[in-house]
Amino acid sequence: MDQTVRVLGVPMDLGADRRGVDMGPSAIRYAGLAEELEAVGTTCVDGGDIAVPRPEERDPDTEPFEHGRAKYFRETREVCEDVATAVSATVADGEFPLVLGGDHSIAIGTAAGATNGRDTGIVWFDAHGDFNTPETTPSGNVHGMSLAAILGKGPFAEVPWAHSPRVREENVALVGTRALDERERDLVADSDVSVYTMTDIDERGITDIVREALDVATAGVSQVHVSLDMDCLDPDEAPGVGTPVRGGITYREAHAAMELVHEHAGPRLSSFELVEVNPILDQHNRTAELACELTASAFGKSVL
Ligand code: HAR
Ligand code: MN
Ligand code: MN
Ligand code: MN
Repeated sequence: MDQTVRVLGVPMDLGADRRGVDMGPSAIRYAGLAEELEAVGTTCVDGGDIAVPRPEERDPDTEPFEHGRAKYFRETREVCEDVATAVSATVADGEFPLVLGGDHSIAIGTAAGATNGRDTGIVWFDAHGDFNTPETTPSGNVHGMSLAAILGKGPFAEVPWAHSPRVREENVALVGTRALDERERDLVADSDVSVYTMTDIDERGITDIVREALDVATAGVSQVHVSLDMDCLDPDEAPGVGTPVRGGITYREAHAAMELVHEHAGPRLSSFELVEVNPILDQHNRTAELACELTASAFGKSVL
């Protein structure tokens, strides 16, 4: 693969309650991401980190909503706009954007930058739906609203660069879902996104599910964004995440899923993001190392 991958770190933790995911980009780099990528034949360039303000210096409700809550909405919007600019410049330079979180709110920026005028599908690997709005959220945390925001729901719809009319619900697939809030579940059910829960994976197997999810995401579009929330994995394999939920995909299922991303999406894979790694809760950087291994699989690592 003669591909240049540009790594962009986003040490963001304004979208989540538990501090620590801001150290994710550092932990993932330390775990050997660049070496893994070079080993599969890509050229890896590190684009450094996007600046993120510290929550201690900010008021979460600078821009309060009439109904509901989205903590640090202003700061999240500003950081995500910078992410979008960096990602879209990367694409314009003919390089592949690999974004490291940080909490999952950064996906609002990644998706906007990756899309940039091109119809795009998304496969969202996650225990959660991230489909809340300020009205439905139980926490006010934007990382639980990011997929909804990408699809034009909630306050990001009013932000010109943020809503991606180029991502249609019909081209979005959630994989590994097992924790939806009550009102969030209604929003998901009323939408046209495809949801592959852990029950579906139990019944049909990960390979069948991921193939179908990629078919959904690529139907009639030229490119696909893969967003890998590490809490998609079972906490036994990936303990270093901010919001662990038992009953996730196994080590081997995760590898099979990423191998399929490489095989089945092929050159249509246009951007990739790794989020929610929390080194403070991790065991000897195990989750960050696993994130690197999975990225290598998505970029074509294989035994033979
Ligand atoms: N649904 C819950 C909320 O809105 C939990 C948020 C999700 N946490 C994540 N994102 N790690 O996938 O607060
Ligand atoms: Mn925080
Ligand atoms: Mn998520
Ligand atoms: Mn999650």
